[in-house]
Amino acid sequence: MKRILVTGATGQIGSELVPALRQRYGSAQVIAAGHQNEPQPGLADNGPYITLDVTQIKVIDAVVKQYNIDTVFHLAALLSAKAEEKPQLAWKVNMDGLYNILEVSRANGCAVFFPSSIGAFGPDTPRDNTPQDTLQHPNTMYGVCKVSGELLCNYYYTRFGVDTRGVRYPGLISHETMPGGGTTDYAVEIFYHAIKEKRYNCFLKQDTYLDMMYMPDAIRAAIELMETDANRLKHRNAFNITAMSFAPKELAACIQRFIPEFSMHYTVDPVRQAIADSWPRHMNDRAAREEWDWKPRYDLESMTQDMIDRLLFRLG
Ligand code: AKB
Repeated sequence: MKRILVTGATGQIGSELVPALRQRYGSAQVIAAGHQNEPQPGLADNGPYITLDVTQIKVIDAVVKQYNIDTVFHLAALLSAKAEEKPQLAWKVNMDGLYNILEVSRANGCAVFFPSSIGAFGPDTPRDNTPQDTLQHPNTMYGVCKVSGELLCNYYYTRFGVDTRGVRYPGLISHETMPGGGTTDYAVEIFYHAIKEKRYNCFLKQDTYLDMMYMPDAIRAAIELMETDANRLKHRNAFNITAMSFAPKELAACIQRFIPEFSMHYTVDPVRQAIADSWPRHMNDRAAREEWDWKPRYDLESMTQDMIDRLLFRLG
């Protein structure tokens, strides 16, 4: 029986990963750990919920021992734009936090899932058909933390045998919890504005192509990777995975098919545009497909339809 700790449980991924894990392994088996945000309704009521600061190694160790944890999904981190605003804090939370989780996992025999990102690539990485193993010289604090995190996780696997596994997530689109502080956030905000105001002012240029994924695929990826037989894995940290690649103008056109009055406008934010311009346009995810049968289920059209249906139901 698995005993799972999810850090960053109130964030965009955590708020959907925790219910999925609870459904699969049982509510009592999944400890949701948030920090600053209030937990979403359901997160604290449907299973154990605790407050945890990932920069405090002794507290993490006590929690892992108290709940007899064997697997950690370590999601607590600042996103790319926020990390550029507060680089010192980003290093503390994103790197020290990961180091603490790995050390506690080494001492207590836990497996670790670490979400890397397209942010782990940089301006000299091939932007189209981005290989699994390629140049990684990011020029953002977020990217520096992600590529260092990938290396650190691999080190803990080869040196100490900690079962670390990870994916490089593209921009994630979801309707439960807003991302907050990311470069790909436009692809979530646009839906709320399209439904409420019928217009959206995008902070990226209309032809900025980036990899994207709908949250149900992202959640399934994390669970499936952690359940894969270790003997199949040639890579560990971290697998390229993608579901679609589009530019703001294409997402706007797709939304217009469902909401014809919707109009898109552009006021480019130079900081986030520079970050987006240093990231891949479309990754090659063959290694994930071969080593653990990764396959996305949602494309641009089906994701857009589902987002609109669910937000219309909720926001009316
Ligand atoms: C961000 O935009 O910072 C994240 C990411 C792609 O890692 N969504």
